[in-house]
Amino acid sequence: MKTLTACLLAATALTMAVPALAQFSKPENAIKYRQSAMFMMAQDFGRVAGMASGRIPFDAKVAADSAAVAELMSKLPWAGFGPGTDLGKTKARPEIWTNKAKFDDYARKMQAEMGQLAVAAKSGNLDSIKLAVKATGAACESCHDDFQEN
Ligand code: ASC
Repeated sequence: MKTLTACLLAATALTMAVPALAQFSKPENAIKYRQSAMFMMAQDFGRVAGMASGRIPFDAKVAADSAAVAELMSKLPWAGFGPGTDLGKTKARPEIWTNKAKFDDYARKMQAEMGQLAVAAKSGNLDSIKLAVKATGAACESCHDDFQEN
């Protein structure tokens, strides 16, 4: 029982670690943080998408590892969109802050799809991976269409 409690506490601490750590000393750092997470997510998601399209030879282990990293990265950018981070070296549109509810919906949807992709990649089934890549890519794209400058 003690072990279970300890495990639950550790798991809770881990899920809380992301927002708790997400304090930025200046807006530029928040912008860099979210861009870095997006960049890494694109690298890892892109590798899996490349396998799904046949552009990259399918390697189940690499796909599963990459999808797991992409899923983790998908949780990180949002803390970097705080107040005052709308100006600077960014393609973020002002609507992110004026239509936050819609932005947050897209963010949640993308994270959910990325989670499904990680599950599919862990299963090693290429057909499931293909379907999940398609849904995840659509979630990335719809948010970029509305909230990212070209
Ligand atoms: C990527 C990437 C995106 C999305 C999007 C999917 O790899 O960098 O922004 O996928 O292109 O349609």
